[in-house]
Amino acid sequence: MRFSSFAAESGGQGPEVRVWGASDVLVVTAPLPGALRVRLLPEARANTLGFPRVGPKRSFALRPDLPAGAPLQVTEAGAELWVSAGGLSLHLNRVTGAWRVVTGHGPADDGAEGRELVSALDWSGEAPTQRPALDAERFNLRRTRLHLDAPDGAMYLGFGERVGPLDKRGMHLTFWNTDCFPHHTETDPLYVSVPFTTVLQGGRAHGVFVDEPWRMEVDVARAHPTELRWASAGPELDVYVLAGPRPADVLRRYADLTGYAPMPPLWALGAAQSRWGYRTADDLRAVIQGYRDRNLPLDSVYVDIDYMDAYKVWTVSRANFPDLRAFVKEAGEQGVKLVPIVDPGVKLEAGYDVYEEAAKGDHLVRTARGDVLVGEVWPDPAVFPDFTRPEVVAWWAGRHKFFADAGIQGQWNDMNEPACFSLRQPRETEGKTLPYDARHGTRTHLEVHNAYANGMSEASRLGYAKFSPNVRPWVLTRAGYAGIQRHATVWTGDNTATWSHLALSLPMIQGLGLSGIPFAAADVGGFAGDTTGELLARWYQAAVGYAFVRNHAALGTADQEPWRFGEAVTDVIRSALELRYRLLPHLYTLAHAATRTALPVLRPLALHWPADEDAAREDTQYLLGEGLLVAPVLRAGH
Ligand code: NBV
Repeated sequence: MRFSSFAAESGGQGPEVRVWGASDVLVVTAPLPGALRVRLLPEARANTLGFPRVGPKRSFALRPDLPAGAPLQVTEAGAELWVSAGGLSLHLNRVTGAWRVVTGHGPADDGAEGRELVSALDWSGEAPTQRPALDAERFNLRRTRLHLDAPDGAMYLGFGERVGPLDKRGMHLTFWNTDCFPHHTETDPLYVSVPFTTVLQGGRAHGVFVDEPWRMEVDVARAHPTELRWASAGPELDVYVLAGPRPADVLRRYADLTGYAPMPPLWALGAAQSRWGYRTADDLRAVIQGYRDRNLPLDSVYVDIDYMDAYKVWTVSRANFPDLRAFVKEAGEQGVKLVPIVDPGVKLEAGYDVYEEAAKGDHLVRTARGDVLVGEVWPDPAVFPDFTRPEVVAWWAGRHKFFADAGIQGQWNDMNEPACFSLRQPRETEGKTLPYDARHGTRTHLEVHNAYANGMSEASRLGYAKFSPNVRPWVLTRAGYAGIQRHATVWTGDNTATWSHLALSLPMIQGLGLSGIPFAAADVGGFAGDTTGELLARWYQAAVGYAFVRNHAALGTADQEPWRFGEAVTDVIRSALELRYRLLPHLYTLAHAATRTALPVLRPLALHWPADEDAAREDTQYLLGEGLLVAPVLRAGH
């Protein structure tokens, strides 16, 4: 028998049922009605005797104020074990280890059972003693596995930021936040990792969330046509099964676990202009004037890395911005907010206060050997604050006083996968980031890489809450892990000025919305490459219902402010923006609804029409609320 023993106990997170055998441990809790948590620890007991001790686990995803779970009911019948709470039941076969989660309160007297949501065919892992030493080349990236049944016809939505259609069935996805410049219509992974999917089958929905920041892969019925296979580099899989029956119920339960997004300020929903290449206060004055001269609405300007002194975070170039506070005030008087970029890499420079504080406070990521890890980003050499530790988050939050005092209310956190162009102590890395074996306190980068951006954006939110308690801050992030919605909104990174990327923006934003991130958008006009007047105009039209509308472009590309392509194009863009502003009361209401229900601003049809398969697969159109359908032109010459 794989599982000889079980016990109902009171664990760190409330009542729990623990089941174990010679090597494997499974722990069930009921964190919320309609949500069962199943922690799978294969090989946890290898080389240990007696009662298994499974410690509480720190989660980057769960909201910090999650109440203790509900009591569980246990029914034993031979090799069968039922564990029930909150309208869901786990049914375990103690001989094979197979388990499933069904709706209802366990084995019914008449034999009738609830609906099966999840069926685990197999789960396994490798014993820790067989693990190689901390060596990047020999890391086992698929140490723990779980194979779930993926019945024919079931659709798999969400999984964070992804390219491809809304239904991820047939795809193999990696969870490893990656700076990809630019991404393509087939690139995986991208910047945001959310191991959460809403499964749609016959119009009914349920959710599966695997709360592991470790590098993971999920094979969505690709390697095996009817299996959803999870593989983690970590020692366990922490699985939440969420009941529906509507997709909206699944999203709400996911947000009950991981938190709701805070209400954005109204100005952030208005037109925004950005570009990598605006260098000075005068550049921004000219942009604001350009909008006002042409009677185009504008509520914010974003400023990229050139405002800093030698790319040193929390500094401003005196030459480019002689008086930041005065400029913020001046722009504010014209109804325009300034949103500066912030990168996590800190320049290693003796005497630079941010570096000195970080070094003295032991706030930096280290190498496997224990030295401070040194890399190259915009600052070179650069070191990296370890945002996975609460004391470092608190320190970085304190740094926001600089912006808050200048009257800044919005911030753009970039490069927080974290991106690193090269390393001083070369190691093998996956993408341009830190090595697997870099150290975050007692943890390795392999474990916490995906959660790095959460701490950085949490610090921003904490910072503005502390120093500007009366404003609603706007925090934008490029990277994130599950739960990022509590701290920041997301933009989809470095897209290109092509028609395919205009079309791709819709399933990407919809997928983020289905991953619990209700405020997401793509760069309007496209970031890399030169846009055209027609593409820019169509992009503004398609973006009428993006959660926010920011025109942004890369250094060296053609100018793409709305007036750069002649009057006819400017007029079309003005009309699109005016439509956006007429819709603002509705959009603001949707934003508020998002903070209470987790329903995104820009909604896939699947959310409201799950039983209509064509609607559920539709990703060239979207809903704004339940009653307004947006069907933009996504192709040239149409
Ligand atoms: O800071 C420059 C860019 C920024 O404009 C863009 O939006 C980010 O996604 N940043 C990436 C770094 C440039 C990488 C090529």
